Formats: sequence, C-alpha cells, structure tokens
Amino acid sequence: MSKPLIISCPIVGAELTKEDYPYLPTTPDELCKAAVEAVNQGASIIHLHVRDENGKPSQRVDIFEEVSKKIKDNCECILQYSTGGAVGTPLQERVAPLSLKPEMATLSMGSLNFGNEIFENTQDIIVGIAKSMVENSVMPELEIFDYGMMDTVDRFVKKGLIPNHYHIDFVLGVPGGMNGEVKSLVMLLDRISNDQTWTVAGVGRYQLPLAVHAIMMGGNIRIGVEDNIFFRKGEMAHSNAQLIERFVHIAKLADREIATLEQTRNILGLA
Ligand code: KMH
Ligand code: ZN
Repeated sequence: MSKPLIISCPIVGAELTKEDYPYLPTTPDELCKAAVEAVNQGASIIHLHVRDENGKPSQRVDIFEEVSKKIKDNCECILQYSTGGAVGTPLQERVAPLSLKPEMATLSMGSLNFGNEIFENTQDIIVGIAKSMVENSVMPELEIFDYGMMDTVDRFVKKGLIPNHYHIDFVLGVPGGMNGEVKSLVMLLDRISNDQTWTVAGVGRYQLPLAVHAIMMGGNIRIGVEDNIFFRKGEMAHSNAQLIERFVHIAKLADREIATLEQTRNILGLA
C-alpha cells in the first residue's frame, strides 16, 4: 500500500495582484473561503501569506492572527506560515507571525534571483528564522529553490544551525532558480534519504508535470495559485480548489489515497 498523498495549498502568495489574477483571495474572508474550499477538496496543509487592507503582502501578526482564527473556525488543517514574505521583507517582520506558534512554517535555504529581484536568504537570515522556529516549536518546511541549497541544508544541520527534523519542499521553476524539468526533481531526490518526507511545488507550467511525477514517485504535492494560476494554457483557474481537484482524481486513479489531517501529522512527525 503506498503512502497517502499530502496536498499543501498556497492560497495566495505575495507576488500576485488582483489585476494579474481577478480570483486572487486577499481579504481575511476571501482567504478563509479559499482555505476551506482547498481543504474540502483534499488539502491538509494551507501555506499562508496574508495581505493588508490595501491588498499588499504583509507579515503583520494581527492579520495572521485574524486569518488563522477564521480558517481554524471553519475547517481543520495544518497552517504553515510563510517566513519568506515578499521579496525585501526584513528578518524581524518575516519571523513576527511565528509568535502565534503555527504548526509549520517555511524556511528558505538560500538567496536567489526572483524574476528581476533578489529573494535574500543569507546565513544570518536563515539562522535567525530557524532560531525563532525552535523558540516557538514550529516545524520547518525547507524551501529548496536550487540544487546547491541541499548542500546548505546538510552543512547547517551538521553545524546545528537549523533543526534536524524538517519537511522538504522543492520549489522548481522560479525564474532565477532551478527549472521544473522532471530531471531536476530526480537529481534533488538523489540527495535525500528514503525516509525524508518531501513535496514538490512546480511553478507555472511545471505544476502539472511535476505533481503527476511526484504522485507516482511517492512524494507529496503543493498545488495553488501562489505557484500557478492557469488550469491549462490560456485558461485561468478560477480557484485553488479547482487546481487541486484534478490532482485528487489523478492520485485516486494512481491508487494513492489523499492524506487526512491525522495521516499528514503522522507522516510528517508533527506532535
Ligand atoms: N514570496 C517569495 C519571495 C515562502 O513563502 O516562504 C517567497 C516565498 C517563500 O513565498
Ligand atoms: Zn509562499
């Protein structure tokens, strides 16, 4: 029997605007609705960014608190806060929401060009975020955007700079990072042990082929509009749930059941 498939959903991200994508959830009510629909469709982890009153990406604790409460009141899931924020967000703002003690949060394992900007993750930033995660008992999901970041993971774990219990998310296809070809994923998988849990987040047109391969390879998938807004070429998805639905069908046809919340916690070793 193959392992249940964990579906994570990044419901909004920090880069898109409603001008880019009219269905983008930004208000607390819209974020809650998007999360509930994603969970009803099969997601057990919600990767959460929030927006301020003007729709701008924000790491404000009060907004994370309000949105988290709304989501928790309306569905059961693991909340995974973004500590990446938007490009250029200072360290202190990035870690601020961790004081709310979400079950999980992201930890990006290196700097990279992000389109025409730089997503900065120096050693001090990585260690600063990791320290705050340990203080708040938050399980890290390591975001791997490029092959060399796996070397950083190994080095930092060895030096005790980041926790040694983590989940991995290979985020492939960011312009400036590693591409989302299946052979990129295969190379990365060669770097981890058999018992290491992992997810793949394919950006843009890579979402579909990488998720299909991950389903067959025993990995897990991140599906949502932070990574991709198109259901198919030229046709926007109208919700996160619509994007997820296709992969639930594929997983079922491939004899992979969708992980329940309890199964997700067990697989990831969450308390
Ligand atoms: N918005 C990107 C610059 C994360 O959530 O941890 C970073 C990001 C990663 O989205
Ligand atoms: Zn994110």
